Amino acid sequence: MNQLMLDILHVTQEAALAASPWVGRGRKMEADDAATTAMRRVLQLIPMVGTVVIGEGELDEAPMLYIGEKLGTGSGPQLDIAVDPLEGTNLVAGGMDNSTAVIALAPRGALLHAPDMYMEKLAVGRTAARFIDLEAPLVDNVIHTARALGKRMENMTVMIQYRERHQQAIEAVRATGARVRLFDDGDVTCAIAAAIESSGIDLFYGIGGAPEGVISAVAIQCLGGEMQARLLPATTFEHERCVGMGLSDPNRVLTLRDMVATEECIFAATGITPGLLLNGITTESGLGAVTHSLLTGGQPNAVHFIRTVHSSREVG
Ligand code: VTB
Ligand code: MG
Ligand code: MG
Repeated sequence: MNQLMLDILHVTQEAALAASPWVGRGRKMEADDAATTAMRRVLQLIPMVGTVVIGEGELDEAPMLYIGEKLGTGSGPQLDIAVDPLEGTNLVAGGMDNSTAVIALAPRGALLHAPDMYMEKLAVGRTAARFIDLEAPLVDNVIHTARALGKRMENMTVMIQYRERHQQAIEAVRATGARVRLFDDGDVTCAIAAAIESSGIDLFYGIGGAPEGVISAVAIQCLGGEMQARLLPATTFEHERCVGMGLSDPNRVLTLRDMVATEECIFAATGITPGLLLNGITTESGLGAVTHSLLTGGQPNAVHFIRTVHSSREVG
């Protein structure tokens, strides 16, 4: 593992530890601020010339980690940074499962600068990587994934966010015999889960945030899975933003390569509340706070599940 990977691990750990005192307190803004401030503080210490390409919003709406913000010590590699310091603000506020702090890094210019709009996403792991196609009906994707995995339909599990907009998709998947596992928030974790066999998730589908989509794509690239996506500009303004980014046809299906044009990317996530892939933050008496993180990418590529005891550190 190289130094930069350890550095980004530290970034998500600090963001998660900072958000932790806000778990279950109904105050999502405060939780988000705490995670964002901590993440930015640690990012500033990394020897790099970093630019936020996926962040907390444009400069006028986000005081920190805004798109275009320069981060790092100012010397070192030129990197694109995609962050979601608190992925699942409602989850933290409500004391619910699956909130994380996440970050993805890639060489300058390698990440799609997805604007804040909806994106349709489909993700699978390595074995089914060549068998998904967002242009085809969802049901066909479930069938082809099952075939690639050598599974019977009733043993398939598809993860979909619990939203009205997904009602038809949920019913269509259930009609194939597959199970649908619903989740409230945090589609980064759920998309990544499809690329990790031990999660029990065979396929991920849904319409969620485009920024979260690009962050998920980096993780899935590192994990060797596949993801396809389609931006869903809802207004003329959103459509023009896509065209301005160089996407002459904003509704075109994006491959993993369109979102992450490199294999040299790295990704880290640290759990805040307990979740599908990562445990939440706990305190071990006499030892300190304990975090659980997923760190992946780098050369040679590897997937690390890291449990860290932050000695003498209490969390609220
Ligand atoms: C999506 C999803 C995120 O919020 O952006 C979602 O990508 C918002 O969806 O992971 P709604 O507009 O339906 O509420 C998350 O779940 C959390 O940021
Ligand atoms: Mg967030
Ligand atoms: Mg989010």
